[in-house]
Amino acid sequence: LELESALHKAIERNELVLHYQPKIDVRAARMVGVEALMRWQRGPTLVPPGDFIPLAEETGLIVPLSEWALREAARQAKIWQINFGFSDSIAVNLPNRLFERSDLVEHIHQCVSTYGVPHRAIQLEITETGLMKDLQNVIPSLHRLNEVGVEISIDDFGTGYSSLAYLTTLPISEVKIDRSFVRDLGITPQSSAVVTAIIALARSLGLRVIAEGVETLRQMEVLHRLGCSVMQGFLFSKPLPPDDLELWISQTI
Ligand code: G
Ligand code: G
Ligand code: MN
Ligand code: NA
Repeated sequence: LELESALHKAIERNELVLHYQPKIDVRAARMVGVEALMRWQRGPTLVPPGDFIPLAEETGLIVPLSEWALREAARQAKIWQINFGFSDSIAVNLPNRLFERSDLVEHIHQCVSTYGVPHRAIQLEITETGLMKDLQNVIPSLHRLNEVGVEISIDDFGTGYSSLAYLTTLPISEVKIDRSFVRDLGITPQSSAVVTAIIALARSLGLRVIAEGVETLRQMEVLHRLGCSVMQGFLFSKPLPPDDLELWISQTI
């Protein structure tokens, strides 16, 4: 209960921060976007999302928290646009209950208008499990988001049970190969079989594919050989505070 009221106040007290992890196109040797990951600066402690997102979901605080994350991402996109011509998108993780809200599109519209960035500056990640759990209530939002130019990425792909028939009808742009398959690449033959299948599926549906959790050169090489050239993971960079990400870009790309 104490944590709950502290989290409630965290938003107005400006204690939440977003860190950013680059998405890299290895073949083109360039950054193609970033994923925003929330942290809570609680006094001297930087609280990881695993320690407060579940509580936020239980209590409903996830709604104002996510709305803040969308606003903050739009603000950051504008700053980076000014600082170094950033024109990629910032991906924000949203649980499915946010997609169920009919005012999600209006809220995003308000965020991007406030800071004067295009809608495509914001990308949304929904987990495969979350999407499939409530498909009927989520689909209308997916279509409206697609119409205004907000791209959708399916997170943790391969861990849920997607109806492949449905997938072909959904306006999604990208699937993210779940970290668990990437971890076992080059170790178990099953993992490369799954990754190969996801890449083939994505290709036939006209979707981009990105691998998350890439930690070793070996994993990078196997992914590249299998036809996935966009990656994210500790091999390239951990999630960084905004200033550190700018520094990383200026030194790396
Ligand atoms: O950043 P970290 O590596 O600790 O993230 C742990 C988990 O928390 C990930 O599954 C990530 O999707 C989730 N997460 C991080 N930031 C957010 C956020 O802003 N909103 C939601 N809903 N989940 C987040
Ligand atoms: O669930 P989601 O995919 O949104 O999670 C992103 C989470 O993955 C964050 O907690 C982030 O810190 C973590 N992460 C990012 N890169 C790596 C990596 O290379 N290895 C591992 N183990 N975790 C990673
Ligand atoms: Mn994610
Ligand atoms: Na993920």
